[in-house]
Amino acid sequence: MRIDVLSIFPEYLAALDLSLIGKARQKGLLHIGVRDVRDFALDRHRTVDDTPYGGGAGMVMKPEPWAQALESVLEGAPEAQAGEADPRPVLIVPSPAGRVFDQAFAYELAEEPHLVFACGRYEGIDERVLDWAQERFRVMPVSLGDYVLNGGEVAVLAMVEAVGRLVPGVVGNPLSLVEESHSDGLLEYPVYTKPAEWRGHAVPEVLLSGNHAAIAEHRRHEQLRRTAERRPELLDGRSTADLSRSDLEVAESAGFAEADGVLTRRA
Ligand code: 6GU
Repeated sequence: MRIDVLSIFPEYLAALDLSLIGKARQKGLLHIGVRDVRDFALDRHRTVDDTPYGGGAGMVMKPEPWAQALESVLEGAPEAQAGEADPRPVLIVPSPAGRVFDQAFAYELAEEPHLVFACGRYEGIDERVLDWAQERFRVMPVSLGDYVLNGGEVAVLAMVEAVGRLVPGVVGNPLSLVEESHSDGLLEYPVYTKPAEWRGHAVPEVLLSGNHAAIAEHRRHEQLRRTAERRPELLDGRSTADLSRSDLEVAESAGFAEADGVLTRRA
């Protein structure tokens, strides 16, 4: 997978040299290029922002440096494969005004051959850049959640890590992708290591039993309990088709009821 990141703070993206993503780059599984949008400024002061039309606080990123930076990314882009549905690369624009990023979207993006991230700063990028870019990219404004960051760089670190780890070969043991939070719509079960008794806190007895069926059931119940308590909206309306009798009992004791084959939060 090829990933290009455009930013006026390219140093922020240095973290992509580290850990699993850094190793995946060394192995050639991920090709990540970072470009400084300021290199595409038109004046000797390398200006990338200006005051907003219509007034208001803060500054807006000028369109022309962005267009030239995006064009520079396309110059090196591989030719579209024959039969590929839409040859335009995906252009992710991090913004608190975008659609919310989640694990299902991460899986979709992991199938793409080329992702481009355009990190805005200040009050954002002149909207016409997004209109102009539609012809060349599949433009997607994306938010991490309902809070405000100063710029897209930290959001891009999160998204590249979430997507990159789903690219085959990046995570050594693919089974670890199957068991984690959100892969089955539930939060992850709690984990423990040695010692079995620590500062007066014991590990749940069943985990020491060697009874694999009982352990799997215990973990599933913990997932349901946790999800009901911390993220009840994830369970509300969920089908009960894949829940066992004892799973249902756990959900019921955590405040849910079964009606017409779905879980519903009790008032
Ligand atoms: Cl993706 N960008 C910015 N600037 N702020 C955010 C965000 C993204 N997601 C949540 N807040």
